[in-house]
Amino acid sequence: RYGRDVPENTSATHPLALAPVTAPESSADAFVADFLHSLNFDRGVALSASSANDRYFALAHTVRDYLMARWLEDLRRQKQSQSKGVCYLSAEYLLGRQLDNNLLAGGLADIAEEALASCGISLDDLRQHEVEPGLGNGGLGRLAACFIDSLATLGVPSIGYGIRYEYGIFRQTFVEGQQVEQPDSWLSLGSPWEFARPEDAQTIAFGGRTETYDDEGVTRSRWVPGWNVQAVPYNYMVPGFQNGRVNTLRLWSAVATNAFDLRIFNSGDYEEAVRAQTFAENISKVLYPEDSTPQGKELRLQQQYFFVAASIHDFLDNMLAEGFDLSALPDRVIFQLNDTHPVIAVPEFMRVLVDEKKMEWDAAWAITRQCFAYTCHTLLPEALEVWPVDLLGRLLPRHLEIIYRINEEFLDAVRARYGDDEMRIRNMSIIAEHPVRSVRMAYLATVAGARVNGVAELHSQLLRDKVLGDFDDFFPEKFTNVTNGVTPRRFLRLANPELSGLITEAIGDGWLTDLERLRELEPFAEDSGFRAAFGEVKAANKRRLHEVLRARDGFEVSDGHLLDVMVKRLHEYKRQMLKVLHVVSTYEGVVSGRVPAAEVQPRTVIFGAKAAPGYTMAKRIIHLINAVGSVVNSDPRLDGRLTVIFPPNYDVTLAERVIPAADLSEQISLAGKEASGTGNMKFALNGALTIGTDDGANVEIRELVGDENFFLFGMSEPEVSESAARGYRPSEFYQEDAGLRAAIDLIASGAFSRGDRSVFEPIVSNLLYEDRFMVLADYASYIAAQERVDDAYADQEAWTRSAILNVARTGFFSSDRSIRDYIDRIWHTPPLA
Ligand code: CBF
Repeated sequence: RYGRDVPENTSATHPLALAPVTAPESSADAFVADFLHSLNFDRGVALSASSANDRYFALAHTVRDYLMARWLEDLRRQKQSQSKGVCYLSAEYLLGRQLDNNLLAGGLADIAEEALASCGISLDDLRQHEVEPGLGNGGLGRLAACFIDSLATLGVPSIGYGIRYEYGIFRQTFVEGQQVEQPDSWLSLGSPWEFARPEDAQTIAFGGRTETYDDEGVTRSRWVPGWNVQAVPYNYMVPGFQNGRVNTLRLWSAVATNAFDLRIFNSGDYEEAVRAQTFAENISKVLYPEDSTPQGKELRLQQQYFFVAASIHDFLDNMLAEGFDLSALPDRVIFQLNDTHPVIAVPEFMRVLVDEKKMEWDAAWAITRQCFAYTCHTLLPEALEVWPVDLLGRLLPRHLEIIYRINEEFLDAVRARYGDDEMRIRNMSIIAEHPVRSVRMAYLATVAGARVNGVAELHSQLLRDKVLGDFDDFFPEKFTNVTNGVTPRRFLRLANPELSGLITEAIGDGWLTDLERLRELEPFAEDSGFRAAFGEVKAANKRRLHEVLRARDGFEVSDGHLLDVMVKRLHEYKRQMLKVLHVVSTYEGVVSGRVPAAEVQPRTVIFGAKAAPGYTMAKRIIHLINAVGSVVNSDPRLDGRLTVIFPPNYDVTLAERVIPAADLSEQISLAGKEASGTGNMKFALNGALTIGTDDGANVEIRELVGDENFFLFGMSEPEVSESAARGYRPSEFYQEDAGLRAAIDLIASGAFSRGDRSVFEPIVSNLLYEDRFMVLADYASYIAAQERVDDAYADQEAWTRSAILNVARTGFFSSDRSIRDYIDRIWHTPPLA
């Protein structure tokens, strides 16, 4: 019925085969017919016998069919035009649920709802059925997902490359308040959104040795690998927002080259017979559950090389026109390195050009330096990946040789500029000598990249001043900033339909693709009718969240509370501990009799956070939060005015419910530690006020929304540095601040651990004697800011006015704007007309 799109060189003659694919007719009746067709013919069931999963699959397939014509057309046009495009290389894509996003992008939501209703099916029930693909840890992976959405919405030719982890970010459960990780088998019922392309598999080699050989009088090097695996791609549609464009996300899955040794199997050694298969498939088995510190070693390097090598070969083999002149590659592609995880792509690209395509080294290096750009997402020194030379050389011997040569030539250039300044040379070398000889991947990316960017103004400045200071001196023209952004489609339109409706009623719907237009809302902050409607939306979002939390986790949330939310990965630098101290101080004030319960502003504090499984202190803090919650929530002296809720397994789906309901957004990292943050942007856009430090993108949020609509506290980054240089002694703050002392003493006393003082002792000792992220130094200022929050919340009209201004003034944080900045400052890839 849809016809077939046939490339120009087809030998088919049938008119149907030559007709382009067309989208199905856009009507509820046609949708019903397609949905039932898919149920019957793809799933093999009748409607009456179908399971929720059958219906969800049939719906997803129907939606896919509507997008298919556009996708095939975009694939064709991107290949035909050969215009410059982006290959976004990212080890993580934290996609969230796909159904709603694709319905919205395709403009199909109303039709689908009507069509399903006429079959007696609730669209909402099917929405709940979807298991989100959690193929990322946190901010970095979610950013990649926002970026591919914006790339498609802006019509930029691009492809996202990554890994199809069989198990995504672990599913968090709590047992007696402590985190227990369960595997995330998101694929157990299959995924209706993916298209396996085994015929496009790439062979990815590892190990072995290198050798030189004579190639018609030229001595060349080559790699003689020891083993290999197959990288099988799975394609996902990435539809632009109602613009008829569909880009591609291509995720690689590892499969053994020789899955099965029949001879060994027949001899009865079943385990040995499938050893190769198990070994190979491990590569894409599981997402490393860490966020800011490298933990996994060999397997993680295998994963990184596996996906970038497959992606580079895929691009060169399948995306370039026949006979493409490789010296023109810089006009055809930019590989964006999303943090250091894909940086091994640089030596791989060089290897392909020099060893396989037989290009001269200098020519290949000149091309490579224009084809890569690097985004750094951190400031924590321990998060800058390094690979021991031993390991890298064993797994990728030719790549190590290439890295050595890149380094040698780079250091020659450094010497030529600065003379024999040994200190500088050691500091800038891509190879670190201590504690073990290793490759500094951030340095390799900086040397190879055409541009290096940080992800918020402050972060980019600190990168230039501190983390990569010598490189900034050497290549000042490389450094730039692109402040992160979030997609307004998912995080405002879909997550907060009521607020979206209100905004659209007030200013039209242009904001969906031009978020700066939210500015037009500013005058509405002065309109009492609009404020009332805005307040009603917030209240409705809170009710909706309460229902979700009741159904999901059995929590009962009181009405009329200030909803104070801290959701993000658990890391000491993010300082969930500071929030805990605030809760404990409030509790202690009441139970000690100093503060009458009636004077406490009713608050519900919501935490959401996963800790990397090997990060002991983070897991202790999770335990403490749960322990404090269970004591505080059940103490009648609080009169129900303070509640702590910690729903397990915070994910994108829960974020979409929590963020629109929040009154207060906690962005309280130690200044100079959070590269950007993106949760901070989502909250502000949904009308939560931020309590935050001058860190990451908070700085830009505060500048935009105005000091009077933001609760600033804490040391600035220079003050943090000065304090550290002077020698920070946390115990002095403990001694000097009675409130802080009382809170810490209460935790130390065993009040939250049934009298057992040992349970949280490591947390207390850490705070008193180390406190790397200066929680105690910022405590007093934080408590004072929270008092300002309480006062402000008491005046609901003024609070709502500030909330509206937060929405109106944060249009800058659209990922569409981030992508435009990447295009202007880094990629130079115009949209495809
Ligand atoms: O840039 C996106 C995000 O990346 C991180 O999550 C990361 O993994 N390095 C940072 O911690 C965030 O600050 C940042 O927003």
